[in-house]
Amino acid sequence: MAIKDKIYNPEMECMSREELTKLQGERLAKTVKLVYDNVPTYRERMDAKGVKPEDITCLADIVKLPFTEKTDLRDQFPFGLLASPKEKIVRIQGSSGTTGKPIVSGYTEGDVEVWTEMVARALSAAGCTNEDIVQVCYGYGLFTGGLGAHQGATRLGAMTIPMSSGNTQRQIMMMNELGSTILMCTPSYAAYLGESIREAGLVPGKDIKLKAGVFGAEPWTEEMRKQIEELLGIDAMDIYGLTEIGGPGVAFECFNKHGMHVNEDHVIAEIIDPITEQQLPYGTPGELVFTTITKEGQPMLRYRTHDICTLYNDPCPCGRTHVRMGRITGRTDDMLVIRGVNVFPSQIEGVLVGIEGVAPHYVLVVDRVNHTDTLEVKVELTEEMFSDTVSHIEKIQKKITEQIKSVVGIMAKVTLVPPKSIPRSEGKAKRIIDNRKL
Ligand code: DLL
Repeated sequence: MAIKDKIYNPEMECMSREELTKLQGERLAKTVKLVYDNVPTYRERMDAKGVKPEDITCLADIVKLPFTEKTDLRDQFPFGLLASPKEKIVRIQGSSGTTGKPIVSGYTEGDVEVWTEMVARALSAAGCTNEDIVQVCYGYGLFTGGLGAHQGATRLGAMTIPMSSGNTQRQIMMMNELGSTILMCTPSYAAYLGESIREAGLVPGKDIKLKAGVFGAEPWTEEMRKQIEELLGIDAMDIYGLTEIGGPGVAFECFNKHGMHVNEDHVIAEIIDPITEQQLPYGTPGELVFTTITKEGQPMLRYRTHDICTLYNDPCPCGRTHVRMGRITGRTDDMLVIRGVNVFPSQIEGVLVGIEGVAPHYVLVVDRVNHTDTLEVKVELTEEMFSDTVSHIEKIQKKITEQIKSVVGIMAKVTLVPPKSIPRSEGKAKRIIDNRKL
């Protein structure tokens, strides 16, 4: 199904590179002055580097600025990085992270407005109009997924259903009865919903009216896209964002589905070498770094996301001029080092989803036995394969083992487990159990 891509704000989204560079430079200079004058952490960092706000006059000057890390948000929790007075803050969003201590971000009314438009742009690119019924199954709360999606869908005048995450049976019932046309949730939950819909005997296209899905908040692959599109009979689009920068909508896919346009009139994206911290050219994978240039509440200078991806600046047939970011292929901090080999969970997922008979549900268990790292890949069989012959199942096991060895370079123990035995997640999927850290 080809979706109809509509550009929400052509003036900004299709601006010439020359104009955009000028605009980014001006907005950067303004942001730098704002944080220098109001946030002690930034002032101290810039002073230490001998940089004054007057030194930042154009986009190229960004390399003079210091980086910011998640630890800065933790250290300054909750309000230490605010650049606007508390009376101007109308919203707090946050994320718990993996280490327990949350990080929060304060939004002014203007920030909420910018964020709303970013999600509206993403939904427009997925064909959403006021004729659509948008079912939001991202969690509502401090997590930016639910409210972010909700605001964007409402902005387009769509009938918005704030389901939040969980209660799959109720999700399906509402989807069926209300005739939801656009689904917003994590890709892993979309796959689970797709399976559950089929199990319930409902037929996509007939009982389920979905035409598109806007999925993000966790890494996924092209193969997973195909599976979700087939299961639900939809176009599945990628959306990226992070709490620190403003939530979902920082970047989103157009109908060409080859990278997510970064909303460059609101953020500056850079790719750096994580070790040398030097900028890398378009087309080279590295760590994604964002600077907000319209945020008033809690602007971020050169925030290191630790997400690994590539930026592309070749023209996109959709007409948008903003650079595109490729899929997140890993995180500098999620990378597993197993027997000295760098392993990204996405590489293993890429192998698994290309093999018939296994479901897109897996978990990687890393351990250390007799001082040697071990990797076990537990993956679910589909219902049909589960009742197949033992020799056929063994063949699949062998195939997965060989392909992992060839793609990742290490021998893994592959365990095929019964359908539905790997716990499902309603939000972000937990794919790694690293027992070495315990
Ligand atoms: O996950 C915001 C969001 C909500 C994005 C809904 C898209 C849809 P955080 O909880 O702060 O915010 O997590 C941010 O999630 O640094 C990436 O590692 C990962 N992530 C987000 N979107 C994608 C995506 C939200 N499309 C962290 N592909 C980011 C891969 C993603 N990873």
